[in-house]
Amino acid sequence: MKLTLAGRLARVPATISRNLAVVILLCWCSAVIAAGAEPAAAPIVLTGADRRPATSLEGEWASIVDPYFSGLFSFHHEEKKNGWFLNQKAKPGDPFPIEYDFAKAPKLKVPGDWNTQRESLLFYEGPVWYERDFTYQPKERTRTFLHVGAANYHSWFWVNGQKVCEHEGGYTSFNCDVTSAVHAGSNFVVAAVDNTRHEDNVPTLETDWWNYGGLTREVSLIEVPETFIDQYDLHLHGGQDSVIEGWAHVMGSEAGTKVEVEIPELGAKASAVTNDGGRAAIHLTVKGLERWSPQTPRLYKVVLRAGQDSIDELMGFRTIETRGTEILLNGSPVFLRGVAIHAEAPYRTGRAYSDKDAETLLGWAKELGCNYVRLAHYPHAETMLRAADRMGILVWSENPVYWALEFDNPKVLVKAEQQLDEEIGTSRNHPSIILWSMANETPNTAARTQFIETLANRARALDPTRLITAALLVRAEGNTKIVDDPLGNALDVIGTNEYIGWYEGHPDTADVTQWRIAYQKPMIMSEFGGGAKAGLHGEESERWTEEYQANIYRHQLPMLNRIAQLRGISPWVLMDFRSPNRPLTGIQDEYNRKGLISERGQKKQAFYVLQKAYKDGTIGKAD
Ligand code: GCB
Repeated sequence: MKLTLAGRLARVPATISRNLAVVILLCWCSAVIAAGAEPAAAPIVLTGADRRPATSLEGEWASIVDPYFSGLFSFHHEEKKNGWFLNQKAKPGDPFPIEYDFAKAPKLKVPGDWNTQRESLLFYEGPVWYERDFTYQPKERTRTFLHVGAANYHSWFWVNGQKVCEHEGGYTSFNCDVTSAVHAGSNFVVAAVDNTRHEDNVPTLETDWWNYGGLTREVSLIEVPETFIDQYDLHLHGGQDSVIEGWAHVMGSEAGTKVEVEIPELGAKASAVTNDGGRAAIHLTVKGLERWSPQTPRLYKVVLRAGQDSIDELMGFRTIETRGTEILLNGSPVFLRGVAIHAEAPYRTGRAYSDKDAETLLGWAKELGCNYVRLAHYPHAETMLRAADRMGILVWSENPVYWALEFDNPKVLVKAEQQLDEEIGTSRNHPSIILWSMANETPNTAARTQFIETLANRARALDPTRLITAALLVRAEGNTKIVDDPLGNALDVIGTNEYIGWYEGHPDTADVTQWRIAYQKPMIMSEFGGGAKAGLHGEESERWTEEYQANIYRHQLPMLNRIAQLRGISPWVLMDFRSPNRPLTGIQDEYNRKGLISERGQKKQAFYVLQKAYKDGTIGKAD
């Protein structure tokens, strides 16, 4: 039972003076109001946050599962003044009971989803509280940020009982200013993370992947000087090898603040000053630059400095553009030999986050013969992008605008825009990323088209150096597949998904299928495939067998080769992944089985069919 203030007072034993109790309660109330209830600043986006020195907060956090969100909300749904973010300890003489205790609560590992850490949480959707103690020594003239790699979906953070930020969106990183909340000695951070699905979220109620909740990626403390470089963007100027241009934004700077950029290996150095908006335009002349490409994934150390601040980045330089129906990488046509990947952790399952997860997944893609991956259906971890940079794998990065959002709801557009800004702001310097995908399989309505066009325009304004795409739905007239979704007008590269041989027709239906594409633009077959349980064998005609799945690929590849403007493929999907939509007992058991590899790493026959086609150039040209 929840007690009001009057109710709490009524329970004070008669032996304690009621007046004294009133004083204690009022003092306590004003203390907690001061601590917990004031609005916190919005989190900020940092480019290259992982390149900054950080104190990791990974490890075991205390956790309390709170399905009714009692710790945060009162019955009237206002944020509580005595919420669990205060991390109170019961003391003798307390005028009312403290009904939680982080010190005694079970632990959850961070980073990590909660679903795969505790059996009772596998299907859990709702709020969970996290708490962790840390010691800290604040420094003069330094700002401290709590860096969160991702928290799915809605999260709230407090340090020493002071609210430091709130964030929506489960797949992008953000940084909460905790400078005024930390103190010397022992501190505590409390987070509430709620993965409840809502119609007006991005993504919305229904998806085809597991709604892994929690602090799913790294959490750390990052220190920067009072004036610091928060975002920057460097790229080749107009296809020339001799000029690198871009900008750096210095937060808290006065106009005229000097910014320096240096690439020591090229002996190149330039400086510029910030304008009124804190931005400095950078122009760097270089000699002997080796371009980044899948064959030569050359990365340079780039040092950015402004006042007391400096960042050591690792960057590669390349160009990407379209010419007619070609995609040109560094000026030459490229075919994207890809595969789609979910951020499902290999072997252990759960949300992928580590370098090792990234290296395993991308290592398999390489083994398949890929020069490209579609990272579906949301921005993946920084570790994945860094690995792609190192390994020379081109990337399609995707905003979680998936299926039927509330496209006519302006609040939903704001949420999608925020996630897009965070995705681009965080990841804009990865040479591996060549495509920003706005959406996947959205219904053709006027509201949808306007919504995604707005996102596409925003992405172009934020980053004019990359190509804009989306995975479109296809319609059919007899054996002809027609790609004429009006959204195609807003895209540089058309993505299309089809499941001939799985959701429609038989694998050999592909042999008689023709394609009519309304756009003279490059096209990527962004999904195709079918399900198979690893180790299940039978006739080619028997669904779920490896033979059936391999047969789909055998019929798909010649069909795809007949599409003149096809410039890439990313079959669905590299590895089996958890999805609650897939309950077929004994076969799916809550996994989408369209993987070329099982979640335990067993390669299915279709893996080898595609590998052969990639290696011998039957599809796309091997480099
Ligand atoms: C699709 C979706 C993808 C699903 C896949 C499937 O079209 O884009 O998210 O997982 O089909 O397996 O049905």
